[in-house]
Amino acid sequence: MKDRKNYIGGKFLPAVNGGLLDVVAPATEKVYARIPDSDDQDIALAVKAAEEAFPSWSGLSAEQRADHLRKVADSIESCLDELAELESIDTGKPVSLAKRVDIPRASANFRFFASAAEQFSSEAHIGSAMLNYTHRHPLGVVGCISPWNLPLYLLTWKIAPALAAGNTVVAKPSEVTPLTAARLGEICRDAGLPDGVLNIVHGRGTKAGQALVTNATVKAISFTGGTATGRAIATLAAPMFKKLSLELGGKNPSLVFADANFDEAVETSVRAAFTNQGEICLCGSRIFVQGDIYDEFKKAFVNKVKVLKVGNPSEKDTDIGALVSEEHRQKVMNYVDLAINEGGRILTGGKVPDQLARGYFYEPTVIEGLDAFCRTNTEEIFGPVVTIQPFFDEDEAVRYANTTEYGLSATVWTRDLDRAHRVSSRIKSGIVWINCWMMRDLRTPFGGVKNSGVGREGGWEAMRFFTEPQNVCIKRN
Ligand code: TXE
Repeated sequence: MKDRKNYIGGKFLPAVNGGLLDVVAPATEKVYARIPDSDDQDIALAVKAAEEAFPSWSGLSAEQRADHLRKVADSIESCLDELAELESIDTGKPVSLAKRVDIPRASANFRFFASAAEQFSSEAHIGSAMLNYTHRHPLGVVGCISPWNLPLYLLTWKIAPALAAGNTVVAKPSEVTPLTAARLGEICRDAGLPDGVLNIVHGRGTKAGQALVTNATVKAISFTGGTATGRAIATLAAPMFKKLSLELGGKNPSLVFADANFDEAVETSVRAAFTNQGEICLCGSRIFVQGDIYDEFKKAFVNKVKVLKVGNPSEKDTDIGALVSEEHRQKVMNYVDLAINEGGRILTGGKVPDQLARGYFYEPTVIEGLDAFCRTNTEEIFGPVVTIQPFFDEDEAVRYANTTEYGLSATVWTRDLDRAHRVSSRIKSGIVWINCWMMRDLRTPFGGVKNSGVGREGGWEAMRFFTEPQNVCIKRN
């Protein structure tokens, strides 16, 4: 078992306090790695390294920074198989999914923001008395904190724009799934990224994470994770006047109207509910189907869920792997109990698979008979559990869609273009997909409203977040 280290100033270092944390493989329940149990001392070292690297990194031309980012992207691509396997061991997700989605997206993040660095520009406001232009400066040292569900994908989604904009970074990956982040440190060093530009500190949220949030030199925090954690981070960071980007939970509705392309709606709704074991903030976990097609849809949906293969994440045909931890599976099981208490009927799933005694597996579960306002239908479960219920008309569908405190994404299934526009504008969420799910153009603003977060990632939004605008005003004669 190889102990992983922090990556600070181009060196691989243990925690100053010498502490280590066990990392458990969810599909086998075995401890397979240890990471530094870092604290404020390690964060201070990393921040110092980032501070020292900042003048030369921010002084490079955009093209030079872009070159560095492309080299990192190339290296990630060349390590596809290895990284996908590490991601699968760490999270329990099917290795095929990591190979198809997580790792390609990590390299795409670097490639995309390499181009963004080259193309980023700012405004000029030209008047008769004066000329104003906006100079966008990098912030300095920034902190990136990422969760366990899409470890490398989400970590690089933050690191890449931060570096592209000329900042240096201290990153704190999830302590539950640290392996690909640890490997990223090696990849960046081997790809020639200058020392101290990216620093990766492992450890617990309440120790290393909190030390990063409260470090006075760190100018901004970009965070993805649970809503309660986002609130705790905002409470600490706001009085320090740090810039904050918070991408939090979701409880996303899928609205299926009777005129939808039936087969596509069924197929994609299954994917939306159960991809990555339902552990994606964008998963469609509440399905509302127009009454006329409810029974037919329910039958087709449940039939497709019943044939999903739950099991060994390294087998090619596995659809659903293990949940990330015992604790998380318990949370999911508690919600299924709650659903039953709230009057729900399990149509399929609702238990640990009989054949999988080891590993944190759980059957894909479909529940009907709940009202739209109950706890099961309004709180984030973040697992392979979906509810399905009928609606009568458009007004009711929109009302149900908007019942939760979350507002990240929604999907609308209809062939009626007017309705698609009308309904999407009435849904309170940061993203609305029409007749699709999780199609992503990295230029679009990504993020949620209400308790799903503050700020937007993606494209220019990310480049703006990681820069400070300065207005320069010149008097004209
Ligand atoms: O995430 P946390 P958890 C949801 C999901 C899940 C719940 C909790 O419902 O059940 O959140 O998951 C770091 N200061 N999502 O507990 O705690 C932590 O170390 C600074 C949705 O695993 O939010 C990790 O790196 N940092 C979500 C990161 O924050 C702190 C994805 C996320 O951990 C910290 C994951 C603190 N005080 C869970 N406390 C999504 N939106 O995709 C923790 N951290």
